Amino acid sequence: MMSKDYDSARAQFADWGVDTDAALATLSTIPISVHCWQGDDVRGFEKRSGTSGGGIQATGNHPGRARNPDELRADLDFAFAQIPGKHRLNLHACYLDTHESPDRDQIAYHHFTPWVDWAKDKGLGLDFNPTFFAHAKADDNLTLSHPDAGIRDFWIEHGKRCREIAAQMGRELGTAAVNNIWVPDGSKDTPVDRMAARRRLETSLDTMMADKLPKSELIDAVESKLFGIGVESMTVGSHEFYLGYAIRKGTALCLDMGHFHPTESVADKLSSVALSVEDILLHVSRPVRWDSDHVILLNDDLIAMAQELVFADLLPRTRIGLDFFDATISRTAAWVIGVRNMQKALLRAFLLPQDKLKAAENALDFTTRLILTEEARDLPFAAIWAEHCNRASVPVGQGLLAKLQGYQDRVAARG
Ligand code: RNT
Ligand code: ZN
Repeated sequence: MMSKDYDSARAQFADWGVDTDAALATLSTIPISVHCWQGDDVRGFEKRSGTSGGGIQATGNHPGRARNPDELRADLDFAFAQIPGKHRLNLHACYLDTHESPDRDQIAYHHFTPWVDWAKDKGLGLDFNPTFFAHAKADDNLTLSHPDAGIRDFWIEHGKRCREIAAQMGRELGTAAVNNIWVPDGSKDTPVDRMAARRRLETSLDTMMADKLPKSELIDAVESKLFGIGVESMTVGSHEFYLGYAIRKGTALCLDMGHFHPTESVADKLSSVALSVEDILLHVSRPVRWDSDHVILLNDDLIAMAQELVFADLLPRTRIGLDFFDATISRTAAWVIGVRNMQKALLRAFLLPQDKLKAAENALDFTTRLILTEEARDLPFAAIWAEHCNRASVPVGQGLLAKLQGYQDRVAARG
């Protein structure tokens, strides 16, 4: 049964020429790739350890961190149950689930089968990432661009295996897995041979991705970065490096919202990139002063990003992944809030009078465009979102608060 609030909101949007039922139907078709690493502060489940590198840092020590794959899956089950729709899980290679202790250059599909079985059971897709950090061979913040060929080969082997694992996941689940490559490689102080480092990275990537695997199973993606803590002066895989690489080699390009200068708009980049690159991967994140990976808010940056995806018709060739990790709050709440905010931002974009706005802009009628954008802010988006949650039997408002707090109370005793 439809609520009175929804009925009245639907009529208000209809007045603007917007079909709210169509918006909700479209929203239901968009999977968000939920990053496993928010659940345990990017630690992973390897027996070995190392420093994260490249400026990846989860701060905080809130009780309840998932300590093993079973706990992480339980947390994800809870989180997904508070989120409307069917989604994906984005796994990092260091989240293997096995009693064996393979090094990174020894991992294989069978180390991840519990994840695939779980994903099948829950109707989720999987995405994947080689882990080029938190390992003794990455302690110099150099991996695929390391001057030592032996170290490069180690990481190339890791990357190859990850592509094969991801492709097999894609095959098993009937939905292509994105395998996203991010390396921490860079230099703390001013380098004198940037060219050599970039040539090495390029050659390593080429070797790693030499085997052609079907796009129905695997989408290769490459992720750039501006800088990280410890690599302040140069990142080998800069935006220009990977933009060029993706265009020339036909890979997807990953844009992480924390990987640009703080005054740059990542939303603005989408349409430019999309003219030259077929597939786009987003790492939706919230940088505060630096690439701090705060939980995403329903703020202007997120709203602008969603609006670009919708208005530029980029959803069919964009994979939306999240990338944030906050260890000062309930980790499950962080997931739920972040994914729901992404969905709310998309919903807002679907509910805007796109045709009217574009017509005004096309006619250079910027007054009408401004009136429309500003008056549209007062439309009852909340009632449409609440209807979406009701239809999916997931809580909103106070109900959500109680659920999130209840779960956090249950996991808080974990050591
Ligand atoms: C690091 C990149 C990268 C990682 C994950 C864990 O700055 O954003 O995407 O956050 O691979
Ligand atoms: Zn990222």
